[in-house]
Amino acid sequence: MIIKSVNLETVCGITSTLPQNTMPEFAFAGKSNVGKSSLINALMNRKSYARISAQPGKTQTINYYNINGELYFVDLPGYGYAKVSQETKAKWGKMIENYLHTSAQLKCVFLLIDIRHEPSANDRDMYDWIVYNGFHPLIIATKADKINRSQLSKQVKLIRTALDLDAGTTVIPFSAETKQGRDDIYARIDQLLSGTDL
Ligand SMILES: Nc1nc2c(ncn2[C@@H]2O[C@H](COP(=O)(O)OP(=O)(O)OP(=O)(O)O)[C@@H](O)[C@H]2O)c(=O)[nH]1
Ligand SMILES: [Mg+2]
Repeated sequence: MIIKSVNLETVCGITSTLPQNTMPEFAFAGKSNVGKSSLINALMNRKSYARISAQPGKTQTINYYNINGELYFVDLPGYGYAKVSQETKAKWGKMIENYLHTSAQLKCVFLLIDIRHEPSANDRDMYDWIVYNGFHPLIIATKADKINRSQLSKQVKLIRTALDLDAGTTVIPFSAETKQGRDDIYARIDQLLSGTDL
């Protein structure tokens, strides 16, 4: 996949109606601060087009990035951020739920998990919810540059076990710093665009 153009086309808040797009969508879900916006920037070949912050809870909207006039990357709000009220958490949850329910063009959900930590109860809920909605998520183990290469397979195994993944589900270690894993993700997107299941 070659990036020719990127454009933040639609930003949806809690009360917005989601767009009924006609181009394929690829969504990025994961807990707050896991690296969703960083991954999207890396895929778009942009340093900071999608807003990144050291503070969790930066992306509080659903952001649709039009790529090449061919497809969308959809940055979903992060879940599990401790410092927001229960009410706000519930609203974000509803937004994500509504998105998964109503996006007819959604081709794949990438679920991001920090490679250093065991998936949380929230991560497991999110994984189950994606599967329940009929999608086959692709797991991205983020921040791979933060661990030694020797720890990599152990951490991937930990993620596989905690999420109870079947053998057909892929876990791709990724780093926004080194771009490790990016070509693999591009290849999966190309595969899905050509109509092949993962
Ligand atoms: N070392 C390293 N740091 C990363 C990587 N990816 C993200 N980060 C850092 O992690 C922090 C959060 O990254 P974001 O991309 O904003 O995370 P997010 O999931 O979009 O967060 P929310 O919008 O709050 O849900 C930032 O300080 C990033 O620089 C990575 O691959 N390696
Ligand atoms: Mg973000």
